[in-house]
Amino acid sequence: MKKRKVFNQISKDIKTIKIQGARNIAKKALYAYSLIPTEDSIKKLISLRPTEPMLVNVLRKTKTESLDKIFLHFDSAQEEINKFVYNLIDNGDIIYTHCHSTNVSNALIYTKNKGKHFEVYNTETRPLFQGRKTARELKEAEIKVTMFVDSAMDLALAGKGNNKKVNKILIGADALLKKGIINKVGSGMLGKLAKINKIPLYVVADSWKYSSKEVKIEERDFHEVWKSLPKDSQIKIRNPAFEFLKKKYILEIITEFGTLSYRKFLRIVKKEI
Ligand code: RUB
Repeated sequence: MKKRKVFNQISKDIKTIKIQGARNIAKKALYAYSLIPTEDSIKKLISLRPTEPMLVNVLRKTKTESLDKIFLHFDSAQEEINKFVYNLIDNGDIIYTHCHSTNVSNALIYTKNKGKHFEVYNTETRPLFQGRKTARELKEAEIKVTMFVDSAMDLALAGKGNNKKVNKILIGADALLKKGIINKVGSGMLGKLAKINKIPLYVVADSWKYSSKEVKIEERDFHEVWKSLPKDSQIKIRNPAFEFLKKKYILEIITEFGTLSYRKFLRIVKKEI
């Protein structure tokens, strides 16, 4: 296939969330850039998903670092994260996660493959159902998974009904900011419910998701929520893709720098990025 055609296909897949999650978006965008390495490519790729500092950081780094070196970072950071998550998880844990995060899934699969036994509860994540991807991936790795509808979040966390009580929450992040993080919509509510239910919440993320600037929350097309909404219905639909979670709800953040309080993480990341 011609380079331009591949570039355009990757752009389309990022825009339509066929390629999803901060890490996958940044990695694929870097590959697209390697095919057509111009300033215009950078502008176009950055415009595809507005809530993705990793995408911006990776493309910005092409100005000072080799593509090979940047590509290597994705796996080297993940390997470090895996080890820290392994140390965090105990046999018998009920871990809760939301949406689909490669940083989280890879670390859980690593932990399982290293011999720890735990269960995962997750949420389906409407309207695009990224929770199904998480459930499938974890199940393939022989991790026991129970998936809940989004509105059952509290019920699932608190061990109501036939459920066990969750004892650790692990979520990914799109943006790591001074005052907290941005992750899939529902993460704000999850933080508050974690506090009420006294469950520790950990963010698992590559440090390259850090941004010192403000990050816009992406609002997606209403058709994702209601495909055949009648034209004259006059119903307004809001479809924010992400949500801010204040740092006070995060017990610790796990990055390639270690398992740290959010404050300590910020001190390190400001020097590194
Ligand atoms: C995905 C999402 C993920 C983060 C982190 O949202 O919110 O939790 O991107 O993912 P979307 P990763 O599906 O809208 O892209 O760990 O893969 O970087």
